Amino acid sequence: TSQYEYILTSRPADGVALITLNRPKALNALCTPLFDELNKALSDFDADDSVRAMVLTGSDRAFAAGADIKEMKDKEYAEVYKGKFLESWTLLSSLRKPIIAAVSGYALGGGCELALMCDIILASPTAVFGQPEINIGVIPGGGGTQRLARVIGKSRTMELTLTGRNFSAAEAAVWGLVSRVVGPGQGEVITQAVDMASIIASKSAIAVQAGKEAVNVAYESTLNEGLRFERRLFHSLFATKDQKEGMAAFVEKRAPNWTHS
Ligand code: CO8
Repeated sequence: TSQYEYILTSRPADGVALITLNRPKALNALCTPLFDELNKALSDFDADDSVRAMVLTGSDRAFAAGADIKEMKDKEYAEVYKGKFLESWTLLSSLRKPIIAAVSGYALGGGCELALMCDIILASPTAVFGQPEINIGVIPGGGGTQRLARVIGKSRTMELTLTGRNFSAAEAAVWGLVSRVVGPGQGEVITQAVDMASIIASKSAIAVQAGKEAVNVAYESTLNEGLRFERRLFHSLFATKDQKEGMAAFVEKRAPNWTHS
């Protein structure tokens, strides 16, 4: 819609919101105003009861080519530290609702980290991932070293972080970084991401939120703490109408009618 300069938003299916990064001249480099708009759209959709899943995409050529190097290059330490430079990026990882990254083309540096902050990544065969920060004298700053290490392991993360080399959609799939490669291009990956979001949007929103919360705890706790958290959350769902409805519908051999409560 017209309220934004660097992103586009739409509602491609019932319960689904699509956010498209739209700064084509800079390959969707993530300048501060772009991120401010992205955060505004994300928090609005997260708060909107008619949205139950989101899809984030870029262009055919670039999901996002990283943080904006031109904006960063002359900054000084005191300024970035005191001003919490780029700290607003973390909003994405605190959303209640699921968000699927539909990646085509370059997902480099902050672009790769942006995809890693999403809950599910679908990639087109043209997707190119990488953490090239070492090539410009820095290291990843948006979670790349931490999230990659948890997903693809230490040796690969070290190799990628220290050499700065790109990796392909096929490698990302073998390593478990993306859940699927769907092609041939961006159109198909968006279609499949929206279809997946529609399926998620057709479930009980309260159970979906609990499922997302539980999976995320797997990355932040010991196995025992995570198992206990999952069990308690599972127990708590017996206080919801949707648990009664879902199980009654199964027994009555009919489709459930969720009230998301
Ligand atoms: N920042 C600013 N501008 C960019 C960026 C970028 N990251 N990437 C591309 N652009 C611009 C180019 O400058 C160019 O603009 P212009 O036409 O005005 O010169 C335009 O986009 C098109 O780019 P190219 O001409 O370079 O296109 P190519 O097809 O030749 O190359 C590449 C495409 C390979 C993607 C190339 O543009 C490239 O290497 N880009 C930089 C990739 C990179 O190093 N990314 C990492 C940036 S550092 C980072 O992300 C740190 C994140 C920290 C997050 C912290 C959160 C708390």
